[in-house]
Amino acid sequence: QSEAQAKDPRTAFVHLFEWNWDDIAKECAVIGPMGYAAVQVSPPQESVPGNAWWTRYQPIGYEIVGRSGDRKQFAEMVQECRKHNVDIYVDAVINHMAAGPRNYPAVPYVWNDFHDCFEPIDYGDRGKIQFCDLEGLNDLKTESEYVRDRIANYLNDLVSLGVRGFRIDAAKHIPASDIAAIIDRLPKDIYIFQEVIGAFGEPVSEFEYVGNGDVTEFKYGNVLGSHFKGQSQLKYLRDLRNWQGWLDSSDAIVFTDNHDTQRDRPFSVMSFKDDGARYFIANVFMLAYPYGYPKVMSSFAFEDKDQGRPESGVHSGAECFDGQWICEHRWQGIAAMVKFRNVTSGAFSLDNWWDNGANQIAFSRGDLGFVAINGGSFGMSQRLQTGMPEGTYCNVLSGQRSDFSCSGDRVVVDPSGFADIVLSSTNALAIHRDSKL
Ligand code: AAO
Repeated sequence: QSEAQAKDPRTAFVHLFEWNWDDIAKECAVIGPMGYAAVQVSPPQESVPGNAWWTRYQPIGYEIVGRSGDRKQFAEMVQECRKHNVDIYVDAVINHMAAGPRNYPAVPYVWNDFHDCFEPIDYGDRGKIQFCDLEGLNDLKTESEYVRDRIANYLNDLVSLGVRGFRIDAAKHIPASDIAAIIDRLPKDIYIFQEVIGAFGEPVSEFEYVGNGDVTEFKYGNVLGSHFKGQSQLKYLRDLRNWQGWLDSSDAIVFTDNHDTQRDRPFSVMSFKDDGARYFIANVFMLAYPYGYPKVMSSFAFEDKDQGRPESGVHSGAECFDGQWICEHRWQGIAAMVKFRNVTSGAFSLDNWWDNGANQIAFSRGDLGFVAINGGSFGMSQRLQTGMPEGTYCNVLSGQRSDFSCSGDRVVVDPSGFADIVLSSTNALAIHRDSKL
């Protein structure tokens, strides 16, 4: 950790799904001060035409041009975000090219650069997962030096524009050793996380990929959703970070929902489409609890799962509140919890856990922050050990601290660390070192 990082830790990032480069450039002036570390941007390479959001997962070449903007706009965005201390992570679609004829003159790739398995993927068979076409998308021979070089050239081109990290799309469909060979061709300080949907009974496991970088922990969104929707009690989340079969905290990318799961919602995943207060307290938990590197999902509204983004883009921020773009990352409480996570990052511990035996929970993060979540249907009123130094704090989920005033509720911590915590149903409270009045 550099000295600058120690002073200004950044421990959560946001996926600005389908945003324009120009709009992200402006948004960085907003989310930088909020404390977001980075933005995951949609795939920037040229892809098949069409309005569905997913056309961008069908590359036809590696030029930087498409719905979100061109190369110049992309480069300007990266530089602008860097000014605000926000990194750009590119969603790298490198497992495959578009469906259709196996000929991509822009790269170029020809027939022989692809595997020859056209049958639908049998997820019980490693060879088929990694060598057949995913959803009919032409599967690149990532074992070939030529293909590895083309992919690495694309990624290094993005690095030359200032990109600091990559999400490796469909990583489960690429042998981990092929990803390693590609990453080997990149500078060593580039951040990598891999999209691997670990699933019980499948031969390819998320654990195979940790040597390359971080990996998505897909169980997280299901488990959070089921608990916050009331299918299980919140008290059971206490030891989540030590659960067997889960990635280590330092390897895991976590999220309530992502752009796929908010559409094809497996099991219990929650999204902005659920009761807003419940989705919100699930995000509070994710950002308060010391497990993984959290990614906040920022969505656009949709009825049909293939539906493309609203034409408008987010030019002024006003679009965030017009019902078309959801901008979860700007919700006051979510932004406040990103700050909470940064402030408490020095104490990667979980202390003073309390629960009422059901859906009311509270815990502290060393003496740097304290959170209480009431997921039950009754009000909560408890005198609890906060672990915090004596003082009066501003509850950052009900208001903001500016200088020495607080626009929300105050929490008074006594000399022994106790405070009266009062919360209505489906609500949360958070205080931290920097919210002290
Ligand atoms: C589009 C059309 C297709 C057409 C294709 C080609 O929709 O009908 O065939 O074009 O013309 C996105 C869209 C696709 C779109 C594609 C290309 O989602 O609909 O296809 O762009 O335009 C698997 C992969 C995973 C992948 C996911 C979608 O393992 O990597 O499928 N995600 C990424 C991106 C995604 C993108 C692509 C990859 C392609 O995030 O946006 O596709 O670049 C099980 C398996 C998983 C499997 C899922 C879904 O998961 O384990 O590996 O993901 O099924 O097939 C529980 C279970 C878990 C299960 C999960 C989901 O959690 O435990 O096992 O539920 O059901």
